Amino acid sequence: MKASISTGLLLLNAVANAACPYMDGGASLHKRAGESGSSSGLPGDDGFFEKFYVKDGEGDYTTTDFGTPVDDTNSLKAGERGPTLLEDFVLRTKITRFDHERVPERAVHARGAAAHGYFESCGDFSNITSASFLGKEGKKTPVFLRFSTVAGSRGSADTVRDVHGFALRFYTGEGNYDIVGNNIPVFFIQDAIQFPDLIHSVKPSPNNEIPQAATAHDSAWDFFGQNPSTMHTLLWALSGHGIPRSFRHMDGFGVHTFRFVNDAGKSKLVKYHFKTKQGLASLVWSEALVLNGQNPDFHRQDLFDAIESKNYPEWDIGVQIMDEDDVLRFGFDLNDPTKIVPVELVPITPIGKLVLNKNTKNYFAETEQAMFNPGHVVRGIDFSDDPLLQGRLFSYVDTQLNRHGGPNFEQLPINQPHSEVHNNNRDGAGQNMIHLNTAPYTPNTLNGGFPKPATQNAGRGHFTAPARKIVDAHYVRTVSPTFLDYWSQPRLFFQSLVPAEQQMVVNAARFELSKVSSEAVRKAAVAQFNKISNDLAKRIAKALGMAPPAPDPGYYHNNKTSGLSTFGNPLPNIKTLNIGILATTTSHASLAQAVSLAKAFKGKGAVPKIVGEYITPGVDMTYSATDAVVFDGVIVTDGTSALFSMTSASSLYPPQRPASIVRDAFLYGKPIAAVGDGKAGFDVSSISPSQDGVYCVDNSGVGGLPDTFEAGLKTFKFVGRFAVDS
Ligand code: HDE
Repeated sequence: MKASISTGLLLLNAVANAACPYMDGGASLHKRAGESGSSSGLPGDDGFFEKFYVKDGEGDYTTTDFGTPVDDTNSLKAGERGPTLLEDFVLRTKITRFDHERVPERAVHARGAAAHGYFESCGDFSNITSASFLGKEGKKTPVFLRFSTVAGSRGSADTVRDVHGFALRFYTGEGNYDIVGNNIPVFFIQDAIQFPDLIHSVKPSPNNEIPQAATAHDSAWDFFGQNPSTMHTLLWALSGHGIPRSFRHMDGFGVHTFRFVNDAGKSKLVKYHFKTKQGLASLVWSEALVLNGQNPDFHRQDLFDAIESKNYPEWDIGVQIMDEDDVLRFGFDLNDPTKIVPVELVPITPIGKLVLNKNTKNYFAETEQAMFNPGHVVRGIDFSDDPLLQGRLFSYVDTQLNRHGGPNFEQLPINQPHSEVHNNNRDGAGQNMIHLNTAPYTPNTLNGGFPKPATQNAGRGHFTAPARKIVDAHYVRTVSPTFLDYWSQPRLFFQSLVPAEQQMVVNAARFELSKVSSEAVRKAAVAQFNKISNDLAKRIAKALGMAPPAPDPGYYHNNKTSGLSTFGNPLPNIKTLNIGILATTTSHASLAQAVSLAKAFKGKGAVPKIVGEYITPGVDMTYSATDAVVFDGVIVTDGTSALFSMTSASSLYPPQRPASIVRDAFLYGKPIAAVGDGKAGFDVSSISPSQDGVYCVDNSGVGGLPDTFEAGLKTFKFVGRFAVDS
């Protein structure tokens, strides 16, 4: 505390919370009742965020930014019908502020959504790390987590095929700690110097900015074909992991190897895993394509709605812990970010859980201005020599300088640590602090020597793991020979998938490569796939009209590992899953049945929506405005058979909409059910009720339907419906 007072860091915002010496009775600054300076009462919320300005504009007269009350709805004119005057400072400042509303979007990961929450440590891990947030069982630390896609611009659709960002900030009592990870545990390249090349290849073509948020084009596959280090991540992205059902239904990974360091300076190598407690679930590609148009905000909406309905998403956080000597033990290099450590080699040790329990209140202030940085580390955490990580440590500060236009981005509320800041950094654009210390240098005597350097033994400072050392070596611009096996692990991944997901990979590669016009690029890609698996390469080649390649078996093996397939396990429950209940407004009985089914599913925590021809009490949405893609399962009520007649299409909705909802739900692998004559919805598309995940009951059996259907929803995708290459 002494240091804080003597260095004189004065937070204007904190002053505003108390009696404010700068304000005229506080008239222009308001906080919402219950929010000012206090926690929301949610677990893990230390109330820090609300201590900053919360402006609601209620009950105030409009003022300029400099506080003068004004009328900003009419510009100043020379006469009622005359020209507007240059003198009008109200007009000029309002328009100028508007002109400057946007900041540059993120160069990558521009499209995203975020939420607040907390991390709870499940033990005292001080034996392996001195990180304070892991020092006590039950200790809660506020977090902010932003999910994203990589390639698309800020306005692109959510359900594109992509690697997904999983950027997590811990506001620890000893500074901010960011794990800026992804939902795929490996990365495309091994050296940061290649990042601009990777991104230039996947971003839209420079001449026409086509295609948006997609790798299905020549330059991306040109890069992949010429850089076999991309193969492992590429296979993950082509699988269900590239098109998750929601941000909540995906895992996260730290990707790089990091270090835990304890107070004594002993270190371990660690890899982070965030395991979704909602269960892994993915869309299928045709579904994702329709969703792009039907609801481009599908993922951000899902996250927001789940939190609003108090279905707080959770992840178990664990680490694979390895000794310093293990770095080359497993037949690959732990500094190589294109490799996973199979759980059979090193199991995952749980360290806590992550809960998201609070939505953002202002997208720009929080999500858009959140500036993550893998270089935000706290005592007890250290880096590895992974060359990709090392390059990132430069890139993130640089990009924030560009986005914010100055060095004070750490002072923005979402970026502020919840611990005190003491240093001699000064001035710069957008400086919020009024520093009182007139001796802003170290060492000094005029300010009592404060702030002092914090070290391993004084002030609980961050320190580099003493075990880290550099070997006696020459400067080289080359790839380590320990990084050169690019194909064994993609093969391990492919072989660990269930057949239906292997087919998804094949089909995704077929889709993407069919859009590649260069034959040489297609051939190079197939040659790379062939080093992974001849079966995979032949199946892709077939769709491209290429001759089946002969095996290229240098890296072939028969190993498998567990936990990699998106379709491995059923979901733990059906909470928040969307169910479309198709009814007709022409029948009271149909609507009544829909209402009673909806009630039963609400009781199970699901989100049923009753669909009818038009909005009337009981009907949530109309056939004109919905589609199979927005539901995780579809039920057709009794009395609806006329909806499926091919001859009596209704002008209330696009032709045959009810029939296409049922048919598409079936084709996307979702559970579907029909009561009584609602079976007409199956018959019109020749869907046999004997298939897995297809349920038919008569009116007397409708009471048991919610339980049967619940099991179907947990299965989520009936992959037996997807054809697999013979
Ligand atoms: Fe990033 N990355 N990245 N990245 N990255 C950015 O930082 C970069 C990499 C990741 O929600 C940028 O603030 C380089 C790996 C996420 O705000 C930028 C390299 C992984 C996010 C940047 C990588 C990531 C970013 C763009 C190669 C997974 C979104 C805006 C050395 C482990 C964070 C920004 C958010 C964002 C650079 C590679 C994850 C330009 C140079 C590997 C989740 O600085």
